[in-house]
Amino acid sequence: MNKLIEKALNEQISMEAQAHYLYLSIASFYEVQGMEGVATFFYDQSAEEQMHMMKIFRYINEMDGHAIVPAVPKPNAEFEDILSTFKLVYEHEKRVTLSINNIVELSTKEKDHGTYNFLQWYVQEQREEESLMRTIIDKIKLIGIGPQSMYFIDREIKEINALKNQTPQ
Ligand code: OFO
Repeated sequence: MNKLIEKALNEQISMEAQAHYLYLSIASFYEVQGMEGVATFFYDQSAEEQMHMMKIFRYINEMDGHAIVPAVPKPNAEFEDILSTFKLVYEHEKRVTLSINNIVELSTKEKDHGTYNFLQWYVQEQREEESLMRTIIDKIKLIGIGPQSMYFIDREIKEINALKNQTPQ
């Protein structure tokens, strides 16, 4: 496997692992506050990020490279209001998109068509994730973030969870 691509993909493993941990921490924070819908949403997101990480991990080794288990910094255990939390997640996803796009460009430059092809799934996934986060942020802005709003926000997120479960991943 091309060494530059291998290094970039190993760095991507680290980003996916950080997202996996961050979303797990967010899930826990909202679960203890009784925000069941938000907690379920982030447990699911966390599991998806772990799957994203493993897909790259297995791909590197399949291509005769060496996938490296990254050190993951401890994420925050407390988060600000729900709008800030989703904005934080949206910013994280935008950084992931940028990173994926950079590896796509690198694979073109290095004429690594296999990796280019492999990454198209991530390009699509990131488009969907960013759009989902924007939709949720817009809904939260409409509802407002006062204490009375938390119930309605949680209910909206429960509906999104139900829709996601109907859609094949
Ligand atoms: Fe949502 O980040 Fe993975 O790809």
